[in-house]
Amino acid sequence: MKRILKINEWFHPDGFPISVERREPQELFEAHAHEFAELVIVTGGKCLHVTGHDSWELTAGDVFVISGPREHEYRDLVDLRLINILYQPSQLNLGLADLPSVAGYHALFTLEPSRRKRQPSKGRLHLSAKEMAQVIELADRLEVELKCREPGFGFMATAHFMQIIGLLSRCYGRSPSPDGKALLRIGEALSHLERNIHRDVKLEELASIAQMSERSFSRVFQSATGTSPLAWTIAQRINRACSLLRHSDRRITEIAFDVGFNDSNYFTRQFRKSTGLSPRAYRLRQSVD
Ligand code: RM4
Ligand code: NI
Repeated sequence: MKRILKINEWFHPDGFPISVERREPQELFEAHAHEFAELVIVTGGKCLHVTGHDSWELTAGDVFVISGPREHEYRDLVDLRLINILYQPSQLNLGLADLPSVAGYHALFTLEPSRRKRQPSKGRLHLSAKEMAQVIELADRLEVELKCREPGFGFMATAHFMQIIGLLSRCYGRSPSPDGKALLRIGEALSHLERNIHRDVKLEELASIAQMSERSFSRVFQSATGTSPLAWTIAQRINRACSLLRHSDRRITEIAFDVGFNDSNYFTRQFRKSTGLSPRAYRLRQSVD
């Protein structure tokens, strides 16, 4: 049976959903998956990184994100050094503001972590020495906050983590590898979808942003995200609705319109389909928890 790293073994008992694990060097570690996501910054050495059907060589400056269920393993280790930033995406609740309009954000945090077969296989982020120094400095600060756990550490640590995500998302766009470019183009299309979440965006529009034919865009989008643009849009709208149901007291019909549905019965049906609950029941349950 494959090994799954558990949240309660890798995070502080107070439940804070970010944790830093430095590996200097990384020891041999069997193939495993995680109950959390892992942002990996390679600071030195090299190895072969194996994940599913994919494998590639890692060297200093490489950065990647592994979503929880995706199995991975390091082989042929030569003094590999890395910083693992472990995080629980569903517990974070970050105010992303305009970050989803940065294509690199989608490339690194939405598309790469769950990369499937048939995707371009080397779309990785590789940092310059200067970018690396900036990221390491932020990771150091994050680590200090998490170690000291002084009052307010949760806020400070989250802020450092957000800076890391923002910086890496920008870096992705600066000098992507050829395969990274392909992911970035899909990332541009995802950004466009996010920015226009209130209306039904045409396939034609998306394909032209990604500089592909409609047919190949549909195929690449499906294989990169595991879903169609329409299903992706609906999932985003439902996510936003969940957050509004939890954090505001707006009426359910208002929320349906806020997030881009123009029919609240259709909203309720879609909501139930994806969460198993009606919006009303969802809100009640959250306020009980
Ligand atoms: C291991 C290795 C794994 C990571 C854990 C937390 O040494 O780096 O990839 O998931 O640490
Ligand atoms: Ni891991």
